[in-house]
Amino acid sequence: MAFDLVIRNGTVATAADIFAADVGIREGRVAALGEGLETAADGREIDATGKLVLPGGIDSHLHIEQLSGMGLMNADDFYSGTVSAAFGGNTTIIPFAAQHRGQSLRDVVKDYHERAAAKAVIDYAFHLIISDPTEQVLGQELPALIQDGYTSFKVYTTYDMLRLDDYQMLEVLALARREGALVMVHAENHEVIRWLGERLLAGGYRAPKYHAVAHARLAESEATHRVIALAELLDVPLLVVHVSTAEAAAEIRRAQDRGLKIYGETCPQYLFLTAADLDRPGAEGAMFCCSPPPRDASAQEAMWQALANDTFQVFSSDHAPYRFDESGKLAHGPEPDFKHVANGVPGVEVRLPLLFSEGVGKGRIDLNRFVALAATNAARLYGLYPRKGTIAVGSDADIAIWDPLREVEIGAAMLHDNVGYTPYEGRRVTGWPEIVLRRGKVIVADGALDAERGSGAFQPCASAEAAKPLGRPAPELDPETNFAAHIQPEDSPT
Ligand code: DUC
Ligand code: ZN
Ligand code: ZN
Repeated sequence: MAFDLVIRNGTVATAADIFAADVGIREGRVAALGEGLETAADGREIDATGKLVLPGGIDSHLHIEQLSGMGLMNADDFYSGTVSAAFGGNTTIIPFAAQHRGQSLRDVVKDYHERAAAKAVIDYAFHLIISDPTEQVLGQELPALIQDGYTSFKVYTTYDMLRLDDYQMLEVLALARREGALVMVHAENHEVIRWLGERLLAGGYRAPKYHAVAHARLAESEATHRVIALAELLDVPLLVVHVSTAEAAAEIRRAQDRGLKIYGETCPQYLFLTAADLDRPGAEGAMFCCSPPPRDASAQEAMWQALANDTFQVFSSDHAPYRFDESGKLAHGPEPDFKHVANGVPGVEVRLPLLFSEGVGKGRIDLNRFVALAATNAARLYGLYPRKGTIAVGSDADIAIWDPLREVEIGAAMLHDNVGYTPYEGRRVTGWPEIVLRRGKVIVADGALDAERGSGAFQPCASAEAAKPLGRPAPELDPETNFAAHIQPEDSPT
């Protein structure tokens, strides 16, 4: 049977291999990889000579059309957010369906589906955010949702309106273990941040730069250590998201070296920004306020190392878009104190070009590692692999064709989000995704979009291998002590 489209003469890279091959596409999937593939039915070909043919990116941590705890709506909806993602070489996103306290999770998921189905131009799955783990949520809604393809959820140790205490965290972890879901944790010590924040404000230290002081490095490493301990107690895998410090990365590495299934994630803001960016004139520093905050050059270096040595498996944008005006960053006036600045930075469109240019281009990671961080690892961790996240016969033809030599100066005016600024303004990168195919259809080429609103499709996630407990000697909780079997009886307080 003839192909619908052939990508010819490119260099294909996956997380494991790099090879010269044509890619034959039929009915939205990769149908063949090989030399000299036959011509497509109507002669449709893309000449990829000199180009890299890579899996479409999967941005697995971003906030789209989400209402913040402060009641602010993200600047990007599922149209602008996915268009921006597509221009950045992505073909799938995994944003959050975020529960606010008191809400039924089912209703939350339905609501996000309605918004995404009408607008998304690339494919999407959802993580859940659990802020209210009631009996109803833990006993009924979550197990049913996990069965329906929502197999990962984020929980917070901080933020007044989101945080869980350790007891609730254990309840969620125990459920994840029972049902085969993966828990993602935002790990910062709430009381440390609150205490420091109150003292700073009382002393008159209000400017955005004090956000980075209040969100102390120790607050992150302490909470990281603690959530790892909770996961160990129950022998359940855990992913620590948006890691920003060397100390937190070391906690994760230590746990991995001890054989625990702990995963890590970092984001562009921790590679390319520092706390000094929060010290821009006037309120401008607010553009860079996110949690955890960017740190310093040595922390950036530690993040690069953790990406290269597989301490971190995920590199996401944590795109959390707010405009620099009264709808977003300045909702509390033109000179807000740091406690009243919406947390988050945009980055969905530049995540991959930044990683490619500074990572592959500068020799910090190789091309296979880039592909793993761009797409494959997220697909594996969250149960989308091998339908998504690779170029293989039978996989969806989600492909980004990169010009590895194209030089681009990043600027807000060239991006497709609805934010109006970029923290990376003026930064020059080498390498850019020029053509993007979603399930075999060219949706970005020659700087133009060709995708209908709502043409992106929901992708239910399987329960991933990553979510499986290690299977320590007795994987079930010991009914006598109620502790995981690997916790020795003498460790038990009873
Ligand atoms: N921190 C978060 O935890 N989520 C969104 C943005 C941010 O800065
Ligand atoms: Zn977070
Ligand atoms: Zn986030």
